[in-house]
Amino acid sequence: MLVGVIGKTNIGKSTLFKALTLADVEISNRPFVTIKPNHGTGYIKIKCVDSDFKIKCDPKHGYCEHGFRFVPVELLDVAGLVPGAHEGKGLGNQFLDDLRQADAFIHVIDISGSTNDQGETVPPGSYDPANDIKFFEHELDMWYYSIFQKIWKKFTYQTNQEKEDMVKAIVKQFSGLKVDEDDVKRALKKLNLQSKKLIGWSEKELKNFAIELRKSTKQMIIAANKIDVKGAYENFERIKKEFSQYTIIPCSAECELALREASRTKLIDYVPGEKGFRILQEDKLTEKQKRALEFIKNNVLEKYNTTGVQDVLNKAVFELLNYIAVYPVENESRLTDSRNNVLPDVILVLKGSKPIDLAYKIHTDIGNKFNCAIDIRTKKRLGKDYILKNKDIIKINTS
Ligand SMILES: Nc1nc2c(ncn2[C@@H]2O[C@H](COP(=O)(O)OP(=O)(O)OP(=O)(O)O)[C@@H](O)[C@H]2O)c(=O)[nH]1
Ligand SMILES: [Mg+2]
Repeated sequence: MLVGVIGKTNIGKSTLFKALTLADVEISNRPFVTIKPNHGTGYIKIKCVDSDFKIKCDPKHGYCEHGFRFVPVELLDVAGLVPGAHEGKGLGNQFLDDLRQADAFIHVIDISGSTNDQGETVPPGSYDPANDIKFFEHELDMWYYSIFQKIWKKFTYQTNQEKEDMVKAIVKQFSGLKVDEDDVKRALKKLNLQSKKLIGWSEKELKNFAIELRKSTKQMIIAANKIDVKGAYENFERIKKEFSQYTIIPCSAECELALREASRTKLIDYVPGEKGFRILQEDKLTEKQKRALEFIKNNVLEKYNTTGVQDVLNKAVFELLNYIAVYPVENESRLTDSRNNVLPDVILVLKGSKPIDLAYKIHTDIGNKFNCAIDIRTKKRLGKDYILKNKDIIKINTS
């Protein structure tokens, strides 16, 4: 799974990316700092099931601390856009192609309104971040539309205009963008274009189709960043109402990054996404660090419960993309794999998945040889139509 961090230039994309990955990336208060994309691993957080069994898990990937399991997810931080990017303004939008394989986007906006349309710093509240949501949608739509236009002539020529052929031709041309037949059929149906020959589509229909496909295949959650700045909350309340079609999470990437770095150097004990932290080495904290921690506590954690950064990633995976987490094990009494690792894996599967889907996710061979699945909690054999639940622990038997 790949989640892309996108947005206007200079609003905190790399800060949010760094807070989630602790990768060494450049952050600076000026436009177009990031040019080449940054790849990294972030972690979604779930309450681990190991404590239900009074055992300690041995994660093969990710980690487990204070009873929370952190499951890896790939992240990509790209260059920032400005309005008119599809016409070449700023750095243009060519780099969006790096995001073709993304399953979902985290769209970062500066909710404090202190970054103007060119990515320059302005007094808080003097720029309306609602503009960024609108212009950004437009840039993404134009991106899909330009891809569609490029391939348009080619596939009107190739297809013999039968319905199935049209769907397949579109899927083929959009295949690098994780678009499948169902996505195309749904978009065609919604726009009532199922039976209209491609060659006869108007410019408007082409554009609307590209937009519809973009919306369904690149879903987006909004990270309302810089919530720590005075006046940001009022903007957040207003924008949440205006854009009720989106999940918008108030967050402070800068505060989360400060907490994670202080935790990495063992100055504090902090579990990402939690409400509080505990100072471990008071004597090693500088006055500036003490003031920063006090600021985070009073202005972010006590007001919003968390910095919001972990919530953004969790919600992107569990609510936007509709995944659930399942623990596969080989030994049903010890909850281990063949090497005695306790609850070694957490596999993310789509809601509605069945045991056989899990088997294929683990390995094609296991899918091919799937015989039955056992629910570890009840020790019962599951029917083949059983729908997996979040945090199920499953043993797959093969033949
Ligand atoms: N107050 C506040 N400042 C933040 C926050 N997140 C980022 N910043 C500041 O915003 C500025 C830009 O941060 P970056 O992460 O470099 O922004 P970007 O969106 O990656 O920018 P480009 O790569 O240039 O497009 C830096 O000065 C950050 O310290 C936040 O949550 N609160
Ligand atoms: Mg950046």
